[in-house]
Amino acid sequence: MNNQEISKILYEMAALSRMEGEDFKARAYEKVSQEIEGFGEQLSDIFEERGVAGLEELPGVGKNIAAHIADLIESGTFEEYKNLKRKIPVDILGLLEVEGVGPKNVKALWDNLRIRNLDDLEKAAKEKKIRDLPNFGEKTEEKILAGIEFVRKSGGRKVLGLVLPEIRTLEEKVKKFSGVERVVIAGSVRRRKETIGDVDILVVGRNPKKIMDQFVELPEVDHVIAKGGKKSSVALKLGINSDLRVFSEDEFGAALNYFTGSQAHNIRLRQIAKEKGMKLSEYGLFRGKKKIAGKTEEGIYKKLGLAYIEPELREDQGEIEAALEGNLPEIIGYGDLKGDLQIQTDWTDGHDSIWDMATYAMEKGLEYIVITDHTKDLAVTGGSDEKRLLEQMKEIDKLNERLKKEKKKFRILKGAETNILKDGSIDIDDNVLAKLDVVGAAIHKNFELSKKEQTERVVKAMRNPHVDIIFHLTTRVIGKRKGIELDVEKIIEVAKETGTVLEIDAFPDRLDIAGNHVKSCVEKGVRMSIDSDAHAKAHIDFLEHGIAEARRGWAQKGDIINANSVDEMLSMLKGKNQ
Ligand code: DGT
Ligand code: CA
Ligand code: CA
Ligand code: ZN
Repeated sequence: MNNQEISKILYEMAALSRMEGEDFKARAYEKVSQEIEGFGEQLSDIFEERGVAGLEELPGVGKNIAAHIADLIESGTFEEYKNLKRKIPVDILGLLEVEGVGPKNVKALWDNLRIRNLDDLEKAAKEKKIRDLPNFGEKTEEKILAGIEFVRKSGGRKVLGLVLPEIRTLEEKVKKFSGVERVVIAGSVRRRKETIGDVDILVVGRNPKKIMDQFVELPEVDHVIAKGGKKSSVALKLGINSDLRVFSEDEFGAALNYFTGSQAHNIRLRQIAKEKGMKLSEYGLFRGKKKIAGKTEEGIYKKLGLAYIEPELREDQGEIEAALEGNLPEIIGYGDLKGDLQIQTDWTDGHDSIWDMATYAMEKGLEYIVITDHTKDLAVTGGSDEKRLLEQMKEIDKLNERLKKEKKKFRILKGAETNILKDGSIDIDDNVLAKLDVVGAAIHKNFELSKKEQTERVVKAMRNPHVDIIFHLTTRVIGKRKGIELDVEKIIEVAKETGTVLEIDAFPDRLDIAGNHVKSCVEKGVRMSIDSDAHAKAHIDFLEHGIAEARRGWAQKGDIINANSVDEMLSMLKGKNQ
């Protein structure tokens, strides 16, 4: 069992405990589940090397949970979990995916209507049986139906950022196959879409048959769907399919171009080829019988009279026109960030200390981070009040002294992830906000307000002269929560007027603001930041997903404040820094 699978079962335990009214226990399981998800080392390795004692050293893991994890690693289940599942045989994770359904609702639905899964829930809602349950009502019933539709639409796809490590491992393994010369993962993975339907592997190599043999035998493969001479399809244990195709070197550029897509982009390219009296296929660009390009993608774009187009832009959303006119922007690169402006630590719900987060960021080549622990209105995270924020600022001063002494050119900045209250005010006093280097503000509650109310709420927060950045503006969670109703164009206008920065939160299932909104910001000249929203060291690696989202929105380095040195970045904030 890998960490993700263990984390999922513990999360399920948390939900089941909540159904049973055991909130304290639930909280313990939730915490451990979260820790494990972001943990760098595989728990099964720790267990193999050091046994249960090794597991007990993990943060938040006591004797009980350690024993459960050991059972999970050894047998895939544990006694308490089995008993609970027997007592309450519902697909709780499936039901919880529906917006507006929490563990307590699941309990009521099970107790009163014997609802076990999404299908049962949909049927009951359509038969109008849910509205009569205590604490539900007609509105909730409608919301549940809309929620089910949303889950079904996003079903079957995976959030790319959450499975990319596994995909990269797969890629490395294919690279090592005997006979393989080159490997690229194409399709939506290469275009860095937020979610992916499958994994399209393209290979250059000798002896395709032997390559296929090795592919279908991989331990990552659950079962084989089709095995052929040039293409094979398998279902991965990851829960999605993968196609592997073998090409020769001289057609690889054309194949890569075709299988990278998007389909809409491909169709436009083919049209352009046709207009020029050429023909484009996955085997090459042809004039009559003569092949005039195909070895490289660059060669194909060039022969079509286009500048090279980065994969993240290939959606037929204006990139073809821009490439024809030579107006494509030079989008921000994956190595261009110098800092990270949203970092949580063990002062609130983060896993690591300020020092450890800073050290890791430094190792990753960053020059600064902003510590932005939660503030008091988000009580579940142990959010800081004014007094504790002031204490943390002193601690940060000390750590910066230590960095100086050790001759490290790295800065830790003082910040906070404050809460935008229902009325748009901020949960921390202005005089303390004024002392912070960077103030982030975010919505964590009152998701249900109307579009007008939400927009006014955020606008009010942006008009606060201390609020530098709005974190994860829409609060969406991909595949789980649609996000609040909001007039984003209005928000962007006010951001421009007030000089407020909008964040691209890089956490894999947030990516908020999304590419289309990034593009509006670019067009209106509103600056953005790209932040990991890290709650553990390893999460700082998530920055790349935020960069992908920024690229999808055509953002250049100049649009992103933390692509600058610390002093330049600070000078781009509104208010006291200017
Ligand atoms: P996904 O897998 O749903 O996340 O999205 P893609 O874009 O990876 O789609 P997929 O795997 O069905 O196909 C990979 C690429 O192959 C796709 O982006 C474009 C190309 N392709 C597939 N089918 C067609 C087609 O019928 N026409 C054209 N023009 N291109 C296609
Ligand atoms: Ca695909
Ligand atoms: Ca495919
Ligand atoms: Zn947090």
